[in-house]
Amino acid sequence: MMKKTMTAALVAMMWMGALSTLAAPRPNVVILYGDDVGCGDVGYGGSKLIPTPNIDALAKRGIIFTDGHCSSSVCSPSRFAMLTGSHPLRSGLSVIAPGGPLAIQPDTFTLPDLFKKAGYNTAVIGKWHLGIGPGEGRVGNADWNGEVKPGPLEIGFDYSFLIPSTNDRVPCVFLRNHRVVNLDPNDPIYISGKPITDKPNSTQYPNGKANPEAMTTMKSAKGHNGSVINGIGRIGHMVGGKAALWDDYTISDVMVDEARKFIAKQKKDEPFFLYFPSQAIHTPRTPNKRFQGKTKLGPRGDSMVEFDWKVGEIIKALKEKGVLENTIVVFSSDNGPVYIDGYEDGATIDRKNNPGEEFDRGHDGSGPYRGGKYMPHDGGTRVPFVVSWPARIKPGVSAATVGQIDLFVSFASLLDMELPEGAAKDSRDLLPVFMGESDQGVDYLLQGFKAQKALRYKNWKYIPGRKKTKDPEQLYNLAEDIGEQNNLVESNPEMAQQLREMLSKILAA
Ligand code: NG6
Ligand code: CA
Repeated sequence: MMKKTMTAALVAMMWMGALSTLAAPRPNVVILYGDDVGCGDVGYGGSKLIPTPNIDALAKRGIIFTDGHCSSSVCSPSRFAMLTGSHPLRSGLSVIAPGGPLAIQPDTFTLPDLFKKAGYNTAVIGKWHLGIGPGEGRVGNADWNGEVKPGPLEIGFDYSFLIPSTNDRVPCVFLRNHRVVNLDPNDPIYISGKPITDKPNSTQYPNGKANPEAMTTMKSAKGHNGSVINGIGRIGHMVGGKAALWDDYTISDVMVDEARKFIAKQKKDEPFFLYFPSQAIHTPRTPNKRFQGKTKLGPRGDSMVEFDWKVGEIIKALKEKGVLENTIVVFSSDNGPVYIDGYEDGATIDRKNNPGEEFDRGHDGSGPYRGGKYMPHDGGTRVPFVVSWPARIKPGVSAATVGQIDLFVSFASLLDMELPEGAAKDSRDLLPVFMGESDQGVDYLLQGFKAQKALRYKNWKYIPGRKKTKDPEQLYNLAEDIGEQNNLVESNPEMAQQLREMLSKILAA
């Protein structure tokens, strides 16, 4: 009896110690990041039409955060927030154009810098979309035929294997560290926002606008009519690099293979940080034929099944390496769901024209929350959010409000690392919450990108009015109105005023 009590006390002491200073060995950290995956797209979130057994198993082993958020309802700003701990609303960052320069200044102290400083091997394998190359503005000056930099290696990653932008954007090639993979020097790559007419010696691709018939794989619904590569119109124009082109239907396989190799070669006594942002289920949705027809929802549903497979493969690789127990796996997404997004692939809802419509063929990607990608409502940022660490975290469900932006300082706290002054300005220490030891999340979350702002304060949602889109000022009480149907701006002017002021104050700080 005595012995038992002492052991329990010892365990408790060790546990408390772990929260401030970590006893060796330090856990590996893997961030599995979906693209455009909403709360209702995962089985554990209620998806009936898309099976996600691997994600559900991961969720069962960890803590499911039901009020977990990315920082913006679009991609680049959310990634920026997670990797820098600073909110993109401060710089006005929006979706980065193809060829846009690196959005994170190399002197920024980043999340991979934090891990690297703590002795971790750091890698990013997947979709980047944080810009690459020098310069400012929409289009940068990366040399796609030489050393493509600055990029992830300049902001703290030891290794990178990337889709440089997004799968709907040029260049449609993989980048390993500073080099385009399989580039034939006799077929140099150039990219631009406009058609490229002065590089006749590089492979030419059809221009989607002039040759819509070239889009044989998938038709553009809107905007994706630059260069047509693999029968798919892309955003932006590209010449050259024929031998280096990716095959859209095997991108997930390539990424899984890369991640497996990275995990397999890690030394047992050196921890690693792997950031694995999946291109799936972003458009163009091109699930491999192994996954085609797995759902009744066409490419979007099937891509989600493929993404679930990817999650399963990474977990399997960790298990095979014998490190799953001591690996923290964070599972989340960069923004809420979208159906029609630039291509005609069978999805039925274009939210711009059907703002109130949530269902695509019986499936609601955002679950009970309103809206999704591009939108200031909770469905834009409230995304699947799981933290698992089999060796330490007791599985469960938490309703605490947490943001991906808060991972930065929470990991610093876990690793007992001090941050340089000014680093990760908007990130807060939620380590006890992520470890399942507390349900005291944050009071507020800043949400948005560029001109679109929103604020969550406890159970309140505040959205300033926006002239450009003619959206009115909005206030919702999520405690009684989870679907944001009753705008309380007029009936509760005090709360509206309080949150209006709070938002300005946070942004001015
Ligand atoms: C939009 C694109 C959309 C997608 C999005 C970025 C059009 C009409 N729409 O501008 O298809 O590429 O940008 O998505 O071109 S994200 O997930 O990377 O933010
Ligand atoms: Ca996205």
